[in-house]
Amino acid sequence: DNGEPFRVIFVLGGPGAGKGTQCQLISDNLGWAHLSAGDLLRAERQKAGSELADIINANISAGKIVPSEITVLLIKNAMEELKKANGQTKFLIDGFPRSEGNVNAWNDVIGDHRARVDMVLFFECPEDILTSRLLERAKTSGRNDDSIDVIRKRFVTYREESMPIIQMYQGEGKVRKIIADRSIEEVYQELESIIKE
Ligand code: UP5
Ligand code: MG
Repeated sequence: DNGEPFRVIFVLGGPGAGKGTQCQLISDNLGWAHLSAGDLLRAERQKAGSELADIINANISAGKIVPSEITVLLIKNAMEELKKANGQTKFLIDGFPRSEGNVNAWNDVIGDHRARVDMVLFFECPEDILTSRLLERAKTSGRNDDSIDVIRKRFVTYREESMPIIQMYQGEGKVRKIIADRSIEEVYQELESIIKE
């Protein structure tokens, strides 16, 4: 181990809550690097000859959670590469951890000595709004999980596996809840003031 632990903010919330949109804005303006676990998994799925592509795709296209060791290693590699490339040490981790297995893998592979979790941002938004956002995005996203059947499965996974994780962090006093059912600009203004604190 070398030096200070990384600083991490986990960004959680339902499918389509605006995690990616807001993390991009924070990263552009406030110097935190944005790592979307879903984007890392989709990039790995695209790699020629990746042995993981089929496992990743089977889970994403069923709205299920990819085996935790895969995701956590992709996140760890991405953090280390950005550290090496430009000294980055502050990371917004978007869409992870979304299950108990994800939390355990994070603790085993990364842990407090490598990365300190400063806080957890929780984007709250009703499912009917999430559904209409995702169906609108489906027209251009090319994501094979932006269909109504898979969107419903993603909601079930979110309620059953991810909500308990948010509640766990709530119990630890780490959660800042964001009302995500507002304009992109309004949500960003609130996030900016939280992160600058
Ligand atoms: N939009 C955004 N903000 C808006 C606002 N305030 N008002 C109106 N519209 C707004 O936004 C979604 C859409 O809404 C966009 O069109 C946007 O313009 C608009 P976005 O910022 O993309 O929302 P986000 O929360 O990022 O939605 P996303 O669909 O990416 O969330 P998911 O959590 O479902 O997707 P993710 O990529 O994280 O994961 C996909 C799958 O990968 C999972 O289902 C799972 O199978 C797998 N996965 C794992 O297995 N493990 C992981 O750790 C992560 C992912
Ligand atoms: Mg996203």
